[in-house]
Amino acid sequence: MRAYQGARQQTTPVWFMRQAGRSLPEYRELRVGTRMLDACLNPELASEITLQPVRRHGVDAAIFFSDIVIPLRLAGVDVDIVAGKGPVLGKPIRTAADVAELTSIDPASLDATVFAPIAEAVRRTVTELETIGAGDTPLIGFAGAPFTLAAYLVEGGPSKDHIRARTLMHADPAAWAALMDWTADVTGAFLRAQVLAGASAAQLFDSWAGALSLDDYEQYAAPASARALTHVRDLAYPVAAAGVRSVPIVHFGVGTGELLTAMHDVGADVVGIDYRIPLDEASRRLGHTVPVQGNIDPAILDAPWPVLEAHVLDVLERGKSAPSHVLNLGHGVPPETDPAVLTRLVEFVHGI
Ligand code: 1CP
Repeated sequence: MRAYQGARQQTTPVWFMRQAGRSLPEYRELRVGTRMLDACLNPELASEITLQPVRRHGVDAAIFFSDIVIPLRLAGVDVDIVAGKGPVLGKPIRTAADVAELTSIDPASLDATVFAPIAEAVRRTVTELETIGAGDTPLIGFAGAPFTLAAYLVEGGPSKDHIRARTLMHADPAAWAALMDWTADVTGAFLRAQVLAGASAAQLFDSWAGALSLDDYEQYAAPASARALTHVRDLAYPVAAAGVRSVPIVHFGVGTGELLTAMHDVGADVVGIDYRIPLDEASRRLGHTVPVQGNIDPAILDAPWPVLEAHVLDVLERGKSAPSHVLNLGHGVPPETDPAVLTRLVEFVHGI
């Protein structure tokens, strides 16, 4: 949390996006017979899966096990996660009429009762972190940014170029804006529920924002991301020595080298950097004033150890050009990754 607040730490903290998931045999075992979204809505299971990588790797943060489409499902949207594919919608949102039907669901209906399984899972996790002797390991909550969620809503599932979503924003800007505002309030409520229940930081994933030009990002995506973040901006968490601090907000997307400043400007404290741009160059683009998170190339996790070690040292060196640095991957842990490599990596970084 101190690194997120801009204070450089003697040892660089490290966690991994998608650290909870298919790379862990204990995850695959727990998930047998339970659908992904059902696992997310089972507090005991979600909490246990969140803790698995903390126990195994000794990472410096837990990330809440859930999915970006959970608030859509809780709002009543027909969405499921298909194994090996990702989120799939029963009925894609393609027209102004589709948008009107979707946005007739009042985001305010997502109240504490609806979010009860999420809040319960977060509370269990925070309590359990203390029980396993990792009480100073923070839990990071997360949500999908409106553009990335809208990309799934409009496409109806995973897509390479998100062309239907990008068409809609230009073809019917009013319908697009209504869709984005609604999505911002739904995903913002999900993030708020996690922080209220005890998450210490919040990461907004705009995974697919890199599909947008800077102009389109600023006009058609950034305002809704800023709106989503207003749902947690007023929240603070207690700090033993210093009273309270506002909850740090991390903002990450893939292929977003051209968007970094705009992504910071929506109200982020920390910018997550993918592996396509070196951290020192990312930090330069951010005026050397913004804490950064990233950006080990996930492909190198499976290379011989000396290659990975040299890469990690290079990332750490480049990270010094930012005020502070939280080491992470440039995107999620690939499912085939040998978990022993991640454990060794954490030990290596902690030993520096
Ligand atoms: O079968 C399985 O085990 C399901 C695979 C899986 C998992 C483990 C999915 C389906 N989601 C998750 C969990 C998840 N999703 C986490 C857990 C916490 C952790 O990091 O350990 C997080 C943070 C997410 C967020 C998420 N879901 C994002 C943003 C992060 C990113 O990777 O860019 C996105 C884009 C999704 C959608 C999604 N859900 C699942 C998949 C396979 C996808 C991506 C599909 C696509 O390529 O479009």
